[in-house]
Amino acid sequence: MNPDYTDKNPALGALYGDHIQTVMARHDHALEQAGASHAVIYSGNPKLAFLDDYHHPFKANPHFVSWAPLTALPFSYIVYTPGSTPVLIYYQPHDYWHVVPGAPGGYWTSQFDVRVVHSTEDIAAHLPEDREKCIAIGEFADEALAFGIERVNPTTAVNILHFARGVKTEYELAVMRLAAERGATGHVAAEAAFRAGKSEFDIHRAYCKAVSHTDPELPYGNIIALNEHGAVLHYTDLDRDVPGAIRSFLIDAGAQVHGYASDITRTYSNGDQRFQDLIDRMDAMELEIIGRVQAGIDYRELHVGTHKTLATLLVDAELAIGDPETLLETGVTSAFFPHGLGHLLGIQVHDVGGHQENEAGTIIDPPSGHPFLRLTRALEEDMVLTIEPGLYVIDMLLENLRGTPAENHVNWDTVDWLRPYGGVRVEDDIRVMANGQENLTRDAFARL
Ligand SMILES: [Mn+2]
Repeated sequence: MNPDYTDKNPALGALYGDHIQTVMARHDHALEQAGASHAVIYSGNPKLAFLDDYHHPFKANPHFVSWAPLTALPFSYIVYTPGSTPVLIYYQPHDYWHVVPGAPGGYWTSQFDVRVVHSTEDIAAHLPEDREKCIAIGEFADEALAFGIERVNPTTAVNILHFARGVKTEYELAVMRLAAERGATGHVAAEAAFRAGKSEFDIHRAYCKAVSHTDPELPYGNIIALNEHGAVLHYTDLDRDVPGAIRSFLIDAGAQVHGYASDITRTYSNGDQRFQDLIDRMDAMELEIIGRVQAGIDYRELHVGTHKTLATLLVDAELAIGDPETLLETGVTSAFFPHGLGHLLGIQVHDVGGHQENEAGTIIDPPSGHPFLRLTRALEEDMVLTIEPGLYVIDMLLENLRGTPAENHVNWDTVDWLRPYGGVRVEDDIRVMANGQENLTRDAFARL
C-alpha cells in the first residue's frame, strides 16, 4: 500500500509546526537584514501562451511552497510579520469554468491565520498598510498584483533565504523520504515495462501511472532512454516506436510530494552481460562516492575525486589506457563524464544556493575545467543532494580527443562496443549527516 502522500498525513503534521518555526526564524533574520517589517510572499499565477487563451502549467513560487504544501494555489499570498501568526490569503475564485481550490484543510491550516478571498480585489485589505515596510517575494507578471510594494525580491533577503534552504528541516526530510518512495515506485513500474519490451512512450506512461502524476506534476521531464538515447544527457523525446533491438534502458525520473522532489537515475541491461558488468561497476562506484559524503566535505573535491575514481573504472572496463592523473589531465574522464556529480535537491530539482558560500551571496565558482558543477558548497548536516556519476559515448566530445595527447589513452574499440548502449548513470538522493549519510533513494527501494 502506498504511503499517505496527502496533507492529512499525521506523521507530517507532527513535524510541520517545527518546520514553520524554522521558516519564520529565517524570515525574521532576512527581514532584519533587509530593513523591512513584513514579508509578502506571492504564490504566482499561470501564464498565457503567446497569442493564445491557454495557460502554461502553473508552477508555484518555491518561496511560497517552503511555507505551505500548496503547489496549486495561484493568486494567493503569505503575509509574515515577525511575532505574529502568518496570514495566508487563500484565493478561491468564483469560477464555473475551472475547478477551484477547495476549502482550506490539512495539517498546515493550524499554523496560519487563513483568510479566504474570492476576488483579487479583496486581497489588498489583508496586506499590511505600510507598504514601504514590506518586501514582496515572487514573480509579478502584473505589477498590480504587488499592490504597491516597491521592494520586490530584494537581494539581501533572497540570498539569506536561498542559502538557508540548503539545509532541510525534519519535516522536509520526511516529505523528501516520501518523494523518494514515490519515485522508486515509478522506477519499479518502468523497469517492468522495459522488461516487457515497451516503447519509451509506454514506459513513460507506466511510470506516470505508478507515481500518479500528470506530466506537469513531474518535478522534471522524465528521461526515458532506450539504447543510444542514453547518451543524450537530457533526452526527453519519448519515442513512440519500439526499437528493433532493445539493448539498454537509462531512466532519470523523479516524483514530488508537497512540492519537494526526488531525482533518481537507474540503468538496465537487456540481458547483455558485458553491459551489465559496466552497470555493476558504476553502481559500486556511486555507492563508494556516497560513502564519502558527510558534513564538512567540500563538494568540489568530491566531484574531482570522482573523476579519479572514474579513471580507474575506465581502465578496468577497457575503455581507457593510462594512469588516472593522465586521464584527468588529457580530458579523457571529462569526455566520458561531462556533467556535474550532483546538486542540491529540494523544492527545486536543482535547488537554489548551490554556489553560495554564505548568506551574503558570495559565489563559489565551479573548479576550472568543470563548469557544469551545480554544487560547490561545503556540506552541512541535513543538506539533501544528489550523487549521479555517469559514463557515456558522446561522439561530439570523444571526437574532440582525436589528434590530442588523449587519443592514445582511449580504447576506441571498446567505445565502438559501448556506443549502441548509450551510457550508464546511477543517481541517488542523499542526506548529509554529521559523520555519514542517509541514502533516501536506496532506503525507499528497500521499503517497497
Ligand atoms: Mn539530478
